[in-house]
Formats: sequence, structure tokens, C-alpha cells
Amino acid sequence: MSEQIEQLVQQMCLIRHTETALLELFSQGKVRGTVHTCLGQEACAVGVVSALNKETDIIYSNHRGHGHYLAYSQDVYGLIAEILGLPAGICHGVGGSQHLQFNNFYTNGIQGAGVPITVGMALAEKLKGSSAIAVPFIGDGTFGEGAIYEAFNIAALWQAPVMFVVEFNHYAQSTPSLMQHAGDLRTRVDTYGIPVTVIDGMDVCKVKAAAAIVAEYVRAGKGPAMLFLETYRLGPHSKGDDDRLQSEIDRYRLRDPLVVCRQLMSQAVFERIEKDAASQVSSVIKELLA
Ligand SMILES: Cc1ncc(C[n+]2csc(CCOP(=O)(O)OP(=O)(O)O)c2C)c(N)n1
Ligand SMILES: [Mg+2]
Repeated sequence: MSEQIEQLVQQMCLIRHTETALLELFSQGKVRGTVHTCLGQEACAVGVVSALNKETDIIYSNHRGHGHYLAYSQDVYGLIAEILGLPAGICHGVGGSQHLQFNNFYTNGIQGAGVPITVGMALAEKLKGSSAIAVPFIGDGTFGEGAIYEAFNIAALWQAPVMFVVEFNHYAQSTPSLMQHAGDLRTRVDTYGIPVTVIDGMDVCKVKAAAAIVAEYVRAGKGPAMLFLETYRLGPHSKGDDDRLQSEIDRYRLRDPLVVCRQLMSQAVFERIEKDAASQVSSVIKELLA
């Protein structure tokens, strides 16, 4: 059990150090295009992906997909090379931060665009008689995109094996969710008969446990379901575009997923994991920039 927790923490630290390094590379002018980091949302990525079957399940991420990709592949080298626009990147440097593809993993930078595609992929798996499920990651701001409601409808009507994962980080860029959406996003899919599980997205163990239960429900052919993760972005939306109150960010720092999980192990073990992740990321960057 503790070995499993260490693995989850190791993956979260790898994501944290990669994202921090990418912001630094961006400020040095070395990044092609833009980056959206998932600082603060590492437990969502690691908790969900670790509960899936990576051989067969389909993961469809969005503009904020580095953490999802690293949780899937642990491929720091391929990701950073991709974002630097290098041929060694997972898409030979032509996809960049927002358009990653590797095995059953996809991302799409257009808000909401991946959700109907994922439903189609899930239906294809169902027709093939496979036991795979498809998992789109959706931001709260993306509930303003009409295409996702068509996807919810068809998924429910045709009982597609989809686990919709919502990362409710309270903002779309600089617009608070409360200023963008009427009503409660947690009950949006009630009308389609899609069951929703709401979980603290800052606690990797809780996310993994809930994702495993919801994935099992979907895999059993009971139709689509939604995992709704309450989280917070501790970094800027993209680079410097952050006008949130510092007091609000500081409040959520107490719930930083790395702060939450370090209570599960000794300080020495946590520090070793952190140090290893930092040195892995810095040696990848050194090699890529050499
Ligand atoms: C169709 C479309 N409109 C606008 C954008 C620009 N854009 C990128 S991310 C973003 C906000 C997304 O908010 P949310 O869905 O909550 O995801 P988060 O950034 O919080 O992870 C916007 C407006 C886009 N990528 N696609
Ligand atoms: Mg958001």
C-alpha cells in the first residue's frame, strides 16, 4: 500500500517539476507556442490515470494536458522535447503543448472539441465488443461549449462507455465559474441520467479510489458516468495572466496536493522522491538544450 502511495507521489512530483521547468523555459523564450500548466491539479491527473487500464482505455485531454500525459507515460523527455519543438518530441515537435498523441492518449486545444470525439471513440470500442472505456478531461469553463451537451446526450442515449472527468478549478482563464455559468455544474448532466461522483480533487488517494469505482461502473456496460473533481489551479492560466487575489491562492496552497500527500509518508521519503523528480527533469532539459 505505501509503495503504491509513493508511486502516486512520485508521479505528482514529476509533473510539478516538469510544469515549473516549462514556465521557466517559456520565460527564457525557448518554448514554441504557449503552455498551460496544471500546477495544483496533479492529483486529478495521477489519481484518474492510475485507476485506468493504460493498455486499452482511451484518454482524451485538453489544452491543460501535460499532467495527464505524464501520468499516462512518465515520458518527461518526449513531452519537453515536443514543447520545445524538437524532432525528439512525441509528435516530432509539430503538435506542441496542446496537441499531443501517443498510443491511446490524445489532446485537443480547442475547448470541448475532444468530448464528442471521445464519445465516438467509446462507441467504436463498444461496437468492437472491447472492454475499453474512454475518458475525456473537461474544464469547468468548457461547460460553456454547446458541443459537450450533444456529446452527453448521445453518450447517454447510446450507452457509450465514457467516464467524463471534470476538473472544476473555479476559473476559465480569468473568469470565475460563478460569473460564467448559471446553476450548479455538478447537476448539469442529471437531465441525461448520467450519474455524478463529486470528489476532493486535491487528494490523490480519494481521486484514485473514486475513479476506480466510476471506471468499473462504466466498464460494466452501465452507460456513461461523470467524475467531478473539485480542484484549484495554483499557477497562472497560461503564463503571466493571473489576476486572482493572492489571499485566495494562499488559501488553496494549504490544500496543495503535494502538501496533502506528504502527510502520508515520512519527511525523508518525501524529500527523496522530490529530489529524484527534480534531478530527472533538470537532466532531461540539460540533454535537450545541449
Ligand atoms: C473554443 C475555444 N475558445 C477559447 C479558447 C481559449 N481558451 C483556452 S483555455 C480557456 C479557458 C478554459 O477554461 P476551463 O475549461 O475551465 O479549463 P482550465 O483552463 O481552467 O483548465 C480558453 C478560453 C479555446 N482554446 N477554445
Ligand atoms: Mg477551469
